[in-house]
Amino acid sequence: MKLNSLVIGLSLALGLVSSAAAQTTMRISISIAQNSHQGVAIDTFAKEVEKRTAGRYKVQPFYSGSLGGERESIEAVQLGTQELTFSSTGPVPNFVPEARILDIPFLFRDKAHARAVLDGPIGQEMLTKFDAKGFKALAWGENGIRHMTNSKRDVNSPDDLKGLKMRTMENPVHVAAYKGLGIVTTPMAFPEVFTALQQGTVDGQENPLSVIMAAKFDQVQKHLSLTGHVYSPGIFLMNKATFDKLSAADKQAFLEAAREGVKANRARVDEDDAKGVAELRAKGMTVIENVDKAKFVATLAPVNAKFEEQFGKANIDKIRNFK
Ligand code: EAX
Repeated sequence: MKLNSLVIGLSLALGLVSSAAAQTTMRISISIAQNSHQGVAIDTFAKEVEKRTAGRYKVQPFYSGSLGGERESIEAVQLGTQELTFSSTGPVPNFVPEARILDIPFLFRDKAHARAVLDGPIGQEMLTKFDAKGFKALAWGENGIRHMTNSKRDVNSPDDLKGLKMRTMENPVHVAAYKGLGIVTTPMAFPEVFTALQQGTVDGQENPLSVIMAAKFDQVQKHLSLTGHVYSPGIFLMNKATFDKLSAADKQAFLEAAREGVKANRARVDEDDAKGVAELRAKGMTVIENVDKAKFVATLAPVNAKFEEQFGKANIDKIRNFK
């Protein structure tokens, strides 16, 4: 009896030791706070990976740019010094130029259109373009529809943007377009933005309501305009060599976990979009809801002509007309 329980105890202990030894921990990062649509994405992913691999893989989330901004994190994932990141497509074109086309202003009618394109053949094919650059792109997620904020004035039309100094993402498509709107562009990594706004290094910035709320930009920005000038995709990126080493079943588990993360991520964006205006008004921002979008589109016509030349009008139309 005593011997039996000793043997059981011993084998349990050994079992624990061997399963602990077989456990691999990976890191995933975001540049914004945990309490956000991106925090929900990576927390859900971490939970699902652990569940779907019976605890053999653990994913440790890092928030608020504690492992660096988005460009640095993507670089680290490419090098393999960090296994995973969830990022906006901000710095992505610097790594995978094919993805630039997704950052064109007023490309998507709304979130439903963007989600359908990303989940459909165009988006899925684009995910494969990351392979050659050292990434396994697990899934498209969502950052959201971007709106402009600033500390100077209400923005109703592009005329109000002339000479405004705005932080932009380190994204060549955005920079070209915003220059076309008359904005003085200052590309900057996200972790520096709050201080830059606070100190007046820049007058404004643009981000989805989800990010504006998570980053508490209402504390340093008075004017919000629902410009909806561009859709901002998110993406789950993993180091390719790390992914390739997984068993076939574990690869599936990671892919499914990412898809669960995206579901939670998009649901949170919808929630944020539904309550964002009221919440930001309550925090003291003035919100211009009826922006002259036709004027924005018209002002961007010359820049758009350049994009059509660069990326192919047929390719852009394929996305615009996707049903
Ligand atoms: O990914 O850099 C940005 O403005 C991004 O939208 C933000 O970090 C969320």
